[in-house]
Amino acid sequence: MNNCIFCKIINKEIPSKIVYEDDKVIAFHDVNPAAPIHILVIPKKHIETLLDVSEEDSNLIAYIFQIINKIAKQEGFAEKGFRVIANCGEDAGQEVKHIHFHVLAGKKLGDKIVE
Ligand code: DGP
Repeated sequence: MNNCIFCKIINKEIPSKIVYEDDKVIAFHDVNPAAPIHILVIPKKHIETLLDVSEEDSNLIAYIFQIINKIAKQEGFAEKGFRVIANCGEDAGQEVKHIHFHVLAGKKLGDKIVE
């Protein structure tokens, strides 16, 4: 997609600190980390929001969670634990209209998911 910042990261038009990449998925460090480890895991397919996920994306979404599992082990935070967040729409504060899974780790995260 022309103006999508994450598509630009996928196409290497914008640099990012990539921790994992294959033909379907890319994962990179969030530019504005909310935890000591804050990785964004995204599909290479441009899907705007979670509301746009269709049945044909089922395997892709399941695959993303396999990759999160792999990254957690690769980056060494699997054992201590981590949190996965996906924002959808205005009230959730979704800034980038390309679905993404925030993976947060590296410290004891707060008890509350929302403020
Ligand atoms: P959300 O609010 O769920 O749409 O989160 C978008 C996240 O994307 C936010 O935590 C900051 C991150 N982000 C935005 N632009 C860039 C960028 O150019 N590079 C990287 N690495 N992260 C970005």
